[in-house]
This record gives sequence, C-alpha cells and structure tokens, in this order.
Amino acid sequence: MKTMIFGAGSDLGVHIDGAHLGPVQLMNDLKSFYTGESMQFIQDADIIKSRNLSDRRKNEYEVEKFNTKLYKEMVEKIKDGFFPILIGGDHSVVVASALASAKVNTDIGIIWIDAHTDYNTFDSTVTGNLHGLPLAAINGYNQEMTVYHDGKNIQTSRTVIVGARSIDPAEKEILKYSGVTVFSTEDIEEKGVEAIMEQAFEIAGYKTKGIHVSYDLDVIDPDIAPGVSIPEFDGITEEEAMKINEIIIKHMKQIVSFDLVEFNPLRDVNRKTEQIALNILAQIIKAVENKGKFERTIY
Ligand SMILES: [Mn+2]
Repeated sequence: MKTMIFGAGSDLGVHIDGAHLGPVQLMNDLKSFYTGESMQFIQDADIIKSRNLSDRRKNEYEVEKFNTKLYKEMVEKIKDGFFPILIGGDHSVVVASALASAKVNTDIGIIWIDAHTDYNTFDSTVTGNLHGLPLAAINGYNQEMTVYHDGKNIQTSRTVIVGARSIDPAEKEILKYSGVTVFSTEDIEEKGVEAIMEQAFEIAGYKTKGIHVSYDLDVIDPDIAPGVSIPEFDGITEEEAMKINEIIIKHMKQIVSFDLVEFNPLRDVNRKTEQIALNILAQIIKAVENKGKFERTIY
C-alpha cells in the first residue's frame, strides 16, 4: 500500500518547547530509507506560546488553525488511497489525524499507547496544555477542539489506552464513566505486553472498519527514551516497546492510520530516543508497504 508521511511540527499543545522539531529531524533521518511521499506542516514561526499558568486553554486558536489545515489535507490523501503515517509533534496534532481517519474510514477504533491518558477536558485540565486533551476530544468531549470535523467521533467503547501510569484525579473520574478501556503499565507487568496488546486489538477492532494506532514515545521508560516533553518514570522497556511494534505489525491488516508522536530532540540524550523512533517507524513503514490488497470502505 502506498504511504504518505505527514510531519506535524507543532509543540503548541505543551509548555515545554522542542516537539515541533521532531518530525523534521526524523523525516530527514528517514530520507535514505523512505522513498514514498511526504508532507510537512510547520507551526507559524511568529507565535508566542502562552506561558500563563492560569490559562486553561493554552494556544487554543493556534492549535485549531494548525489542526484544521492538517485535517483537511489528511482527509484528501486518505481518500486518494494513501495510508497516513503521522509524525509529531506533541499529541494535540492527533486530534486532526485520528478524526481525518474516522471521517474517511467511518467507524474505527483507536489504540492509544501512552504514559498519560490524555483524557482531560477544558474543565478538568490542571496545566491548560492541550496535548493532555486529545483523546477526550476524539471521543466527542472538548468539542471546541474539533469544529473542523464533520464526521463521527470514535466511540469510547472502541477506545483502548495502553501503558498508562500518570492519570490526573479528575481525568480518572471522567475515564471511569466514559467506557474507555485503560491498561496500565502494571497490567502489562502482570499479564505481559503481548496479551494486553492482543486484548486491545480485540476491543478496538470489534465491529469496526479499522483501527487507528497512536504511539506516544513517553510510554517508554525515560532512561531508555528521554527525548520527550513530559517523561514519566517506570515506563516500558525497549524490548516491550519493540514487542508492541511486532503486535501492531501482526495486525496491520486492521490498521488504517498510525501516529508516532512526542519526540522532542531538545530533550534527547545521545540520540537514544531518535534511534528508537526510527526503528519503530522503519518497521511500520515496511509493514504498510507490504500490506496486501486491503478492502477499504467505498466512499
Ligand atoms: Mn500523549
């Protein structure tokens, strides 16, 4: 299948700078390997990011502007038959990529691999950083973040989070009645990463027309992958990360869109995170290219 890489160079969703440089760097590294098509989206250089602690909607309009453009392009390219691989950028850009996929592929599930659950609302957020709200927005909360989307939201019953270990108390409450399935790092330790991922695919794939996979690099332990904006200790190991990739590739037939986000080159140490990100991307790209004739929804 033909791939299209979307570089989403935005760090507007987080008060820490640097994630906007991630896609440029990774796409440059991929040049010797990747011969498919790509597009770059870069945030306006003249934006002064909000640093105001009491601002609960940091850079809301700038994020919306960035995502509107990204969403529209992605919808067109997915309609043209491309498999979209999005490289972030902070996780706020995925509101555009996941909903673009939902718009074209209609009823899809989502697997969110992340140390955080990204399930805050404008009312619950403590930091006002919009990269803490995207999954809730994709499920239909935070509608101000999705005004450009004229398709369905992804159902909470088909939404699975894998690797969570940092959940705000208010977020926990929203998640409790949302219907979202949350697998923590403790669940992974207990049952093994393979069993958890298989379960995730079962839930996200149940009676859906495909699955969107969103991979936040901060799920990996920061000793191994320090190059992220909000590191959380006690993350998964590199072996577990590559095992997750293996299971993703095994289920490639079901997958309709993929993101790798939150690489922050300014926080990386000895290019450790960059190497892991490249390994993940190289494997996914190869698997997508090998993806056989896949029956897509007729639109
Ligand atoms: Mn995230």
